[in-house]
Amino acid sequence: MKLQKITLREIRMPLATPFETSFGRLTDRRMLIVEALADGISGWGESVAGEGPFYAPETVETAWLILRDFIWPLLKDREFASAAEVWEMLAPIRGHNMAKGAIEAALWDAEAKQIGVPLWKFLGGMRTEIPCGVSIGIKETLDELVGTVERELSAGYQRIKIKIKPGKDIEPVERLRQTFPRIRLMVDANSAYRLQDWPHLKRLEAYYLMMIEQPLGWDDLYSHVELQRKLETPICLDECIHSEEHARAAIELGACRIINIKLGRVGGYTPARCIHDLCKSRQIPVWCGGMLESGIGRAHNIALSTLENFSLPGDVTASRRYWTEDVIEPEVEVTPQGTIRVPEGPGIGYLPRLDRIEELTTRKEILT
Ligand code: OSB
Ligand code: MG
Repeated sequence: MKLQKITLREIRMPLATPFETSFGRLTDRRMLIVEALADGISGWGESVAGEGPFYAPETVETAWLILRDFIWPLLKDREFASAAEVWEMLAPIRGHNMAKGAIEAALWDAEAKQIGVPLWKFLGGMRTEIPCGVSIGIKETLDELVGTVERELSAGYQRIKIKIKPGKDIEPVERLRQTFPRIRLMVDANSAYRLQDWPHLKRLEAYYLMMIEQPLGWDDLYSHVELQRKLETPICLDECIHSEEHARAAIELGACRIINIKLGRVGGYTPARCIHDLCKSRQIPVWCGGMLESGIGRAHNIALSTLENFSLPGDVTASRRYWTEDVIEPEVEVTPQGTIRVPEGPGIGYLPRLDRIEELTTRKEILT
């Protein structure tokens, strides 16, 4: 394969409803879309970096800079056999996984399209339908939260995750458990607590949660080890797992019993598959996280979720939960059983709508 051209676009999309986490409230999403032309075929990827460095250190700006000034010069004019080699080619650049993940995924899409197979099959996926859960932001009132959960359950979603933060944790969970005694329920704190808060977190154990996602520091494995020792409920790590090495350390130390894999956070399909395989060999279930992606990133999350050990419902949901109009055709839909049927077309299996993407583009740079 040879990469001939990269087109960087920043698009802006208003969220259908604002999304609040322990690190902030979001009404519009800015995302960096990467179109990679390799051997005459376009592959598409999305950087999941946010507007600010609040979930992870990267931002839209840093991802743009790294792609233009460091990744492009590294990949330009290089011959490589497969997208599977791109991760290793990018090894001289430390960190910046969201920038790497965007181009790496785009090249996987391009290669699958070249061969004429769906990306998920090319990756070795085995699921034709993936189970879906939803991630629900922090709400103003408990009634609003209950109403939202009710709606998502009747749409078919198999698992409910709510965002929590200090002061908005025990009460919402208690209320949801009272109202929906049998649902699969979990919480995500996005690093809002400290280890000394453990007696407070322990109170959540009365509500039979599937897991508590990323309660402590975004890069603090050791405190999670101590917390997991004090809790029966499995800890799931998100922010802490940037690499296969971190995943191994987390598992061996006992920092978690479940791992959330995000393509952008780990740098693309090659590292994501390594983490997936490692977790499988250690009987650690994984699920696919989301980052409020446009249809492009969403399509990649679907492909990733077809791998065998993605046995728990992920945060991959219908386009309409976030966007009044998505950038792909068809949009991602969820069945009444709360699943997504994996597409059969080549590559990501959804067509990027160039007209819509151009309309939403606020900045564009072509690298040749
Ligand atoms: O922690 O999983 C997270 C959104 C933005 C940043 C971090 C997270 C999230 C979500 C939303 O939970 C998942 C989705 O895309 O539906
Ligand atoms: Mg999370």
